[in-house]
Amino acid sequence: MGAILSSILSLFKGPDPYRIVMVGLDGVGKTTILYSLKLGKVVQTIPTIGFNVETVEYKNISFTVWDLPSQCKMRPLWRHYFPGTTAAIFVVDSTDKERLPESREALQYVLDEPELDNCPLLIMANKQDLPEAVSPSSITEALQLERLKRPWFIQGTSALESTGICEALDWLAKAVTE
Ligand code: G3D
Ligand code: MG
Repeated sequence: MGAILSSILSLFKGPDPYRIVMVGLDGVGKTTILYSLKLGKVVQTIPTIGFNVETVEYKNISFTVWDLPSQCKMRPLWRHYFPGTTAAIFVVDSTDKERLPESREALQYVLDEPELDNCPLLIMANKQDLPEAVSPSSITEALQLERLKRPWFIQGTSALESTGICEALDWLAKAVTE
């Protein structure tokens, strides 16, 4: 997918850097997605602040990734990473039906952040390679995405098989450059 991906990412042009945050509950596949992009060295910060932040810089785009904690007391910490964000990616484990309500809650926190007001939201319904995965349309319903007032898009992905990721980033590139 290298060539396709770089042609998609070349859509992100212009004088300003793009800052993309990728968040979601732990174990949904964010780190795997980040590595599957093969954009270069992923830098991990030492988790003294209570959670691990991974970043990768590619041309004028920076991806910042971390697990959304379920405890609200962490919120004042992670919101420091939101200023200047161009777009947000929210990753869901499509096989983990039990934690969909928790995912919905975490997504609501993200949506409530004033720093992310109106920024495009890409939802990756990950782990679609597994037979027990629910469809992106079920996830749309569970997360109540139809109610969103900002540009959004959901894409079924498999970070393990590298499927759906190019399509997802293609939407994102168009959404941020429109
Ligand atoms: P996180 O960064 O969101 O916490 P990780 O999640 O990227 O660490 O992934 C958690 C586990 O899910 C890993 O398995 C990883 O291999 C697996 N995973 C991630 N994406 C997919 C996918 O698309 N399909 C499948 N089948 N598995 C996936 P381990 O066993 O290492 O814990
Ligand atoms: Mg991770």
